[in-house]
Amino acid sequence: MRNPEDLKTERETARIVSDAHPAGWIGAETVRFDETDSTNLQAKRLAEEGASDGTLVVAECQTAGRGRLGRSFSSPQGEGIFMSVILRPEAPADQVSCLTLLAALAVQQGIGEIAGIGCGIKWPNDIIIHGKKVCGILTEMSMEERRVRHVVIGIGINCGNRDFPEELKEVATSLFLETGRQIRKDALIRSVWSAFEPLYESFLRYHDLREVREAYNQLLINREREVEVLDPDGAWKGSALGINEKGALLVKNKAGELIEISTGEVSVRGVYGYV
Ligand code: BT5
Repeated sequence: MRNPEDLKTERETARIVSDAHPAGWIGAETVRFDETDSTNLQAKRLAEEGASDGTLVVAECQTAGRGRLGRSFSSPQGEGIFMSVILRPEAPADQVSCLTLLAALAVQQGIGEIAGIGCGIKWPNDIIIHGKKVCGILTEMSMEERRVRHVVIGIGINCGNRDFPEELKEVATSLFLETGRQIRKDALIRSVWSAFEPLYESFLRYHDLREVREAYNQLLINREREVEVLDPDGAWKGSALGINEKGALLVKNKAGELIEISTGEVSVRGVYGYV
């Protein structure tokens, strides 16, 4: 009989490089883990080792799933899609945050296609169904001098979860809870990246969101609603108008001035309820 510790090590290191991903160039090389710390961390390690543009890392669960600003992302075994892609865009570093918004659009399209349910987007990186978060996105960038070396976009989608830990019950939902059906995770993975590829090509052409801005704004649940901007220098309230071509959220403050909120700097919270 094998020692459980050996099994654990095997699970942690089991990397199967597969080409069973017929969609487009993203995921043509896919690295799968049963369990890993974080697919973003794995993708960053692989990127440093020279993994090619479009390499996808997928895990069945994460022991250290990461959110933004040091927060964590709950990633229980078998219940979700936890994946990260390595990209090497020729683009200015200050425009890379646009990729989070493009990934949000791609997830929304994929969920629509495979689960048959509509979602909204909470700027910049949450996918929302009925006021609760079904997916989060974390984009991380590595730079050399002033050049982008690589970007890792991590996506976590709650699929089969029947419930959530106490602290997430009020804010999280899953595709199963929303549709009553178990979805095919591989089909959703393919659908998300098929939707992402043309969006990414548009980004590489223009380095901004001109071709998708309107579509994103249509899905923006904060639009025309009061939001609280959680600026480290002091929170303030205003009315969210939508994003601009750079992906910043335009918020009108009480004095009627239009303020651009860039991703990464601050968070935005709906004043009424979670979103
Ligand atoms: C995010 O951060 O939502 C980004 C999540 C990215 C996760 C993916 S999974 C694959 C890849 N590998 C990683 O390690 N990460 C990426 P943020 O906006 O900071 O939201 C974090 C907050 O969402 C937490 O503080 C919780 O309130 C909530 N949360 C945590 N786990 C959740 C879940 N499974 N579903 C919904 N909400 C969750």
